[in-house]
Amino acid sequence: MAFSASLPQSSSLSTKSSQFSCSLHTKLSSSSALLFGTPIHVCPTFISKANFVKPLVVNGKRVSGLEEAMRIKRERELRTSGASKRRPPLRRGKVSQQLPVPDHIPKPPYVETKVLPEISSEFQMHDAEGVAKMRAAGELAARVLEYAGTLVRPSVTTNEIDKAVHQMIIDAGAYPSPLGYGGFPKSVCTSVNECMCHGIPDSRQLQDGDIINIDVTVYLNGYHGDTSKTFFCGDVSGAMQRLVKVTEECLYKGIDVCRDGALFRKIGKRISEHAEKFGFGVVDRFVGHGVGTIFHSEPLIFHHRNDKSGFMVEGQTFTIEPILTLGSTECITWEDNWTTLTADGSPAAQFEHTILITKTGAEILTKC
Ligand SMILES: [Co+2]
Repeated sequence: MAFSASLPQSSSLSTKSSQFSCSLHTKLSSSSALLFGTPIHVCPTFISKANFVKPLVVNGKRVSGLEEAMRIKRERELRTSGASKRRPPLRRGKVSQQLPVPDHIPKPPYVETKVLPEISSEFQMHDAEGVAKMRAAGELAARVLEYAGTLVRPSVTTNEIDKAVHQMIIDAGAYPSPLGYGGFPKSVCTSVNECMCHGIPDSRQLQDGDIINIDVTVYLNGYHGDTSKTFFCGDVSGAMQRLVKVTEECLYKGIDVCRDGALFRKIGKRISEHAEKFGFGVVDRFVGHGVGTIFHSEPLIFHHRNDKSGFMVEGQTFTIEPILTLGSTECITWEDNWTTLTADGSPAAQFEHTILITKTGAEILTKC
C-alpha cells in the first residue's frame, strides 16, 4: 500500500511533475518526428499527383517503415484521446459492511484508533529472527496476491475479490493490514483503470478490457508484508498492456540498483529513465516506504527523479511501488478520502514489492 506524501508538499510536487511530463512528451514527440519524419516525406501517400514527377520505387522495407510510423502515430493518438475516452469513467459502487476478524488474530495497534498514523521516522532494521518473520509475511502476501489475481475476470466484483483475500489471510492466522488503517474499510486495495491507488472494493463488476491493481498487505507474527500487481481483465488494449508491462519493468529496474551503501535517489532515477523511454508519467504523490513491524515508516522511497540524501543499509526493509500513467500524473481523490484517480482519466498501473537490503543487492521478500 502506497504512502501518500504530505499534501502541501505534494501539491507543489504535482505541479512540477505535470510540467515535467509535458516537457517530456514534447521531447519524445520531437525526437520521434526526427526518427520517422524522413520516410513520411518520401511516401507516395503524402505526395500529390501534381508534384509527382518521377515514379517512386516503393520497396518493401520503405513500406514497412512507413507502416510502422503510421502505427506509432495511431497509437499515440489512441493514447492521448481514444483509449481513455471510450472507456466509461470509474464510478463508485456500493461498499459492503466491514468484515469481521476473529479475536485470536493479533491486530496492529492502529486498528483500535481509527486515526491515520503518522509516518514513523524509524528505519526498520532486522536481526536474523526479524528477517525470518519478514520473509514469512512477505511470502504470505505474495501467495494471497497470486490467488487474488486468479479471480480477475469480467463480471467479478472487487468486493468478491476483497472477501476472498480477507478469508485467505484470516485462514493463515494473519491480519489484513489495510482493514481499519486510518479508517480504510476493506482488507485489500483494488484500483481499476484510471484509479492510481487506494481503490476501495465495492459492488462494481470488472469489465472486459479493465486493468486492476490489487494491493495486498498482511500482518503476520507482528510483521507486515506488502505487495501489489496490476492484472488484465479479458482483452486489454495494446496501449494499456504496454503501460502495465513497463510499470513492472520499472519496479525491477528500481530493485536492481538496491544494495548496502547505494543512494536512495538512484531508485527514482532508474525508474524515471525507463518510464521516459516510453513516454509514460511517474506519479510523485505516492511513495514507497519502510515496512516491518510498522506498516509505513522512513525511508520514503521516491519513484520520480529527486535529490533525496541518504543511502541504504544492510538489514533494512522497504517497499518500491511505482505508479505510471498514460497521461497526466496529477490526481484527484474522491470524497471517501482514499480512492485516487488520474486527473485526466487516463489509465494508471502499479507494481510493488517489499525488499530486504543485503551486502550485494536486495532480496525480494514478497515472492512465492
Ligand atoms: Co506499500
